[in-house]
Amino acid sequence: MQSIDAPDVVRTTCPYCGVGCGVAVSVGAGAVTLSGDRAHPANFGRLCSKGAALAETLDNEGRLLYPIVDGKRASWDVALDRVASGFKDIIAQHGPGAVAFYVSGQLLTEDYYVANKLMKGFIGSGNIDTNSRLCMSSAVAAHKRAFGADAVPVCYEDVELADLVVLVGSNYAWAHPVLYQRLAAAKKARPGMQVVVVDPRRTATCDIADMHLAIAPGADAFLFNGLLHHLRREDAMDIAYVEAHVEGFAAAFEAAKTVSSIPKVAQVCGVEESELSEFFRLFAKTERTVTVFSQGINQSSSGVDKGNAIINVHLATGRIGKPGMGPFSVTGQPNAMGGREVGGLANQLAAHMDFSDVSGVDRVQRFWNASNMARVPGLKAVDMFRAIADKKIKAVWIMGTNPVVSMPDADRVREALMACELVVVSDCVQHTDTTACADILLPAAGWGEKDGTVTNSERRISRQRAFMPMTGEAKPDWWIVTQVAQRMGFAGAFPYTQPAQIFREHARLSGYENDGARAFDIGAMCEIDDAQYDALQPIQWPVNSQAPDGTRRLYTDGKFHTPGGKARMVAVAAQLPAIATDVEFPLVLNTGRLRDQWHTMTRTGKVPRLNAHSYEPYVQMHGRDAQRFQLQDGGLARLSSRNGTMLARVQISEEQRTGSVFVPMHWNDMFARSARVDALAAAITDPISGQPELKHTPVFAEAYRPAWQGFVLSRERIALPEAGYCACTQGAGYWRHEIAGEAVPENWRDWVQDALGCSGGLIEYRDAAMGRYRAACIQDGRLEAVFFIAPDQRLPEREWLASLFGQAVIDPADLAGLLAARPPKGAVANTGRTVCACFSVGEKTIMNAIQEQKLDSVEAVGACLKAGTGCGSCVPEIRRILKGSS
Ligand SMILES: Nc1nc2c(c(=O)[nH]1)N[C@H]1C(S)=C(S)[C@@H](COP(=O)(O)OP(=O)(O)OC[C@H]3O[C@@H](n4cnc5c(=O)[nH]c(N)nc54)[C@H](O)[C@@H]3O)O[C@H]1N2
Ligand SMILES: Nc1nc2c(c(=O)[nH]1)N[C@H]1C(S)=C(S)[C@@H](COP(=O)(O)OP(=O)(O)OC[C@H]3O[C@@H](n4cnc5c(=O)[nH]c(N)nc54)[C@H](O)[C@@H]3O)O[C@H]1N2
Ligand code: SF4
Ligand SMILES: [Mo]
Repeated sequence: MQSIDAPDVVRTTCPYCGVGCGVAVSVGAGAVTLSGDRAHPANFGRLCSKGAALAETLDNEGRLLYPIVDGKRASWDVALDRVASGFKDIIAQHGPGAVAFYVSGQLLTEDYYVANKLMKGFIGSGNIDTNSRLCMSSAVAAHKRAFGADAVPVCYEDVELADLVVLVGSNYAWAHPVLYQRLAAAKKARPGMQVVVVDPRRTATCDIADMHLAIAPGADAFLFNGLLHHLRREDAMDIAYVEAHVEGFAAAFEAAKTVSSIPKVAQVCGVEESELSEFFRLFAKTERTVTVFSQGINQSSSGVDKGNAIINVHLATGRIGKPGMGPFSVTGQPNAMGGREVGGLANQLAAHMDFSDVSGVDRVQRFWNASNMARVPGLKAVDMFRAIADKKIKAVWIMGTNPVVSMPDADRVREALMACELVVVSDCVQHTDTTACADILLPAAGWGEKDGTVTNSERRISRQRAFMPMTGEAKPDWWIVTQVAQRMGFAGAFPYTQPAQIFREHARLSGYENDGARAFDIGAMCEIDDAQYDALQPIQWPVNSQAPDGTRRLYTDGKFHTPGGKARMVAVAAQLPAIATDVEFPLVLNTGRLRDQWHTMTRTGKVPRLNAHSYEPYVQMHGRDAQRFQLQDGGLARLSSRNGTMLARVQISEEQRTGSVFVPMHWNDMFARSARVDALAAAITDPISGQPELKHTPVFAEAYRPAWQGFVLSRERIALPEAGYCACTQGAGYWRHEIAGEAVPENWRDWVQDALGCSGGLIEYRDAAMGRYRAACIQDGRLEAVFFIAPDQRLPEREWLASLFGQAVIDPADLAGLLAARPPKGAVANTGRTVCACFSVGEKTIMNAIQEQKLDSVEAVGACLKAGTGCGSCVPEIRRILKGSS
């Protein structure tokens, strides 16, 4: 491997999660190789499975290469003029409230800054909101209530220094894998460190947990209120700290009283009393405690209160602003934090200023010399899409997000966009569920092509640097917005020709009339020149005259950003989710992430070794629920809610609580049919943050009994119109289609030939009585496709068949066993689902090796198969397989 100090190595930042890992990229002889940047303080060289596969996402396949207007290729000039005039006309007729931007925590800070400035300062509306509304907005509101600012007090090192790490509603191992690895390493070095996971599911994160509290869905505020009460009862509070630095204790304590005895709390939380007492004891006695929280807390109809219930126990114990302590809301997207800095949420302004403070609005107006300053907050995401549906908003520009998949009540979101007068979408990818609704498509430059900054979960600003030319006619998002602003008549305020100019302006605004009143201050960087911007090293804000080298930890002096300088404990009236299950919809639908996919799969879905980890939409449920709803492991289920329906493969697992099912959030119409889980999610939101309750939708489950099931492996992706259910993923040299349908075609051969668009080269096997049909298409000796159809899910394994697509001419021995799906002796056996993405090692391979070679540790499996020795993301799963086979 090349040294990362070599001159042709570009240091940049991973475009996926909020850990913000540094990536060292070298481009040589047309090939891109990359590794973790050992000098980056977020990851010190580590990468997870997704980061390690980034080089495999960089080809042109599927990219949006040029602007498209009304379905036809257009020049940039035409497209930009159309966007500008379209927005201007609607504003002229209906006012600025009739237009909106819906943006993303995946934009770079510079992109985000100009989009926010255009909408709030010049168009004159607060109607810019972001997918961070679905992600962080509850934590933002909780921080503001408690600290007087949206500031994350801790740094990553604190998690390593802690003696107790409580992970609440966070699947760290899959969603923040490098932080998880840092935690696992710290615990290994200091085995006394305790890890507690609070999650209704037993997740991969539980692999290193000393305790797993399988909490009843939505009950977290009861847990932390109960804990607050316990801390007081047991004299475990830091009274001196509370007296000096905190207000609101009495009211918070009073509110916590309602459900406070251990038996009562245990009952509401659905956990054993003994476990609960043990957790409370552990928390009370452990000074160095970090509580990590994420979407299991935020995505809730009372997510802000839940966040404050967590922060309350840290304030009551004075465990904040000190090494190894603090509440830690981890950000999801690579630049979720940057979006908060520029004020990308509809209720924020810019640089931590707010609509609620008139002097702040005036200040931003003066600074921007804004011709049409918005003075009131705009619509939050869910309300924004409702206003689009109601035709109150007539033009929307969506950048870097895929709301037809990721918004709750997603079918209504799609309908709203289809009926909207003007829909502009900036994306790197041509075909998504959302680009399908666009009138104008603008090709955005992607990772590796664009330059700017992002801020990670610990407030650390890092550069993303370009290392390859822009694809097709793609342009950076900041450029696209700047061009539209100029064409709308605001050229004076949007003179940008490069991101460094925008960064300097953003830094200047953060320091403008800021005498410590606003947490976000990078004023010390407002005069960096272009070369310094290019060379910018990762640095944590605030970066100002008092802290020119950045700030690791906040609130070390116990002084907060509230007017009186004291932190506020909030009285939390604990609540369960807004809509409870009932007879009609008796199960709780929980949703979340998979290890190897990123959201709507537009990039990770291009990587065969990432797809192999989980290749179908599934619904995971407890065996008792499967029985109750007459579902079989491996069969198909239809899930329905009051909002919509979907199909998914049933996975029975004791990792689920009864009454609760889990479905991954990733699947969408580009990769599956009828598998968008957000079609089911209700658009119920937290009254303060507006964040939707994406972890709790009451649903009904029933068996989906198709007339036939099957799979197709083929070199090209094929359309399968008759399939009611279909999941397509890309493998190495082939596409895998898992299918099922209700109507049996009259003639399977015609069906196959139609699907393939060819007539020759077919070999077939038919057992009409058993309803089985198998066919393979071989042309010029090369395997083109195999079809396996059966009346039920009893079908052969796919791996050996898939491996045959690697052959230029199919081997006669393989051909002989093809339609029987019987590998010749000595062939590579079926490996099962991929567990280790780095070395493509399957579940069955690992199970067999464990049994045959009597392997008894993760290390032994690694020594034998290499599995787990690459990025390490699969270590929890290997350990689970080991446990299962012991
Ligand atoms: N692999 C991968 N990593 C990602 C992403 C990705 O798409 N793929 N996306 C990134 C983004 S944007 C985000 S926001 C983060 C999200 O990171 P996480 O929040 O860690 O991920 P999720 O899987 O959404 O949800 C976390 C857990 O909340 C649990 N949960 C559900 N209901 C409750 C409840 O009532 N109480 C508690 N205590 N827990 C509950 C779920 O069972 C789930 O395990 O991940 C980031 N990292
Ligand atoms: N049921 C359920 N729903 C959820 C969640 C959940 O846990 N459960 N989580 C929610 C959360 S936390 C989040 S963050 C959202 C995420 O949901 P989305 O933001 O909708 O998902 P992504 O797939 O990340 O969408 C990003 C889009 O931007 C494009 N893109 C990538 N890079 C760029 C770029 O540089 N410029 C531009 N213009 N486009 C780019 C990608 O191709 C893709 O189409 O989903 C939310 N929805
Ligand atoms: S943990 Fe993985 S996805 Fe997240 S930033 Fe690091 S390499 Fe990227
Ligand atoms: Mo997120």
